[in-house]
Amino acid sequence: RQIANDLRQAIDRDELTVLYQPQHCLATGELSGYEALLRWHHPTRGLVRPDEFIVVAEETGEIFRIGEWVLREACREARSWAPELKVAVNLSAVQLGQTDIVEVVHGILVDTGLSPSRLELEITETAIIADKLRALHLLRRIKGLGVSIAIDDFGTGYSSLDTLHSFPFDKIKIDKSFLMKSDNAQARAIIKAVLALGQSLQVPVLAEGVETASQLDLLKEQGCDEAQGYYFGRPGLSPSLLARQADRQ
Ligand code: G
Ligand code: G
Ligand code: G
Ligand code: MN
Ligand code: NA
Repeated sequence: RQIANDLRQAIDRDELTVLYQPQHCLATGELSGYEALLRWHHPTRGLVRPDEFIVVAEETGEIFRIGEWVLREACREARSWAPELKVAVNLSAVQLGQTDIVEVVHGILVDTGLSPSRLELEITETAIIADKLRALHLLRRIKGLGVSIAIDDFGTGYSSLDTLHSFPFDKIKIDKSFLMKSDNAQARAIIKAVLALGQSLQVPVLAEGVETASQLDLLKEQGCDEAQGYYFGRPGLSPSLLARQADRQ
């Protein structure tokens, strides 16, 4: 298919960009880091969203090269931010199946000089259920590098609650679909339940898709640790890139 061919040349043609969306600590209100979000500027189709092309990249195997590119780019960029800021990078299920993923992550940390404690990898529930034992082994090795792991899109996949306690997660990210329905009492009950679950397992919870002050109030009241969403900021160019551009002017 054309899109698969085009994707193969996207890196070399400089069509991929990484945007960064702020994540805030709710207790202090301070910026804690950014999530790296990939964008593809296709020469004729315009902006293609990752929802459309990640699946294609997974089918063709291009995800390995793209995933490495994003990780390297994000680590390199984060190296020039304030040292307390972390960067969160999405790993696809297929990448997790790459045999040398631990070596890839380690190599990129060494090359870019980013402290492992500043990198967080986001993995979906679906990515780990395919082969639980293998996933558990991999996650332990990744954590052995000093990198942290967040479970992404929590509440939408096929995991069981058992996964939560048997895997060494450092963060739970509540999927934005729950926040988007937060005027609905059932969606609110789910948000509260996930926050309570995080508290009892002692795993910090980040809420995604926070758009309004009233959503933020609900989260604070329920003891949510971190939040991310348009209320705080949309995905944008790296803060250090913006600073470099300003310097040049
Ligand atoms: O930024 P946006 O809302 O368009 O992202 C849509 C989806 O694409 C999200 O589920 C997000 O996790 C995924 N995504 C964004 N960037 C990357 C990436 O670099 N790698 C992978 N595997 N998924 C990504
Ligand atoms: O060799 P070096 O000093 O760069 O290693 C730093 C840390 O990363 C060490 O704790 C080492 O165990 C770990 N490490 C180095 N290379 C690899 C690797 O290829 N795979 C894994 N899983 N860990 C590695
Ligand atoms: O990796 P993950 O599936 O969590 O991807 C996050 C996605 O959510 C990104 O595509 C990002 O653009 C999108 N997003 C981030 N904040 C908001 C928000 O406040 N509202 C909505 N609708 N989408 C958001
Ligand atoms: Mn994510
Ligand atoms: Na999500």
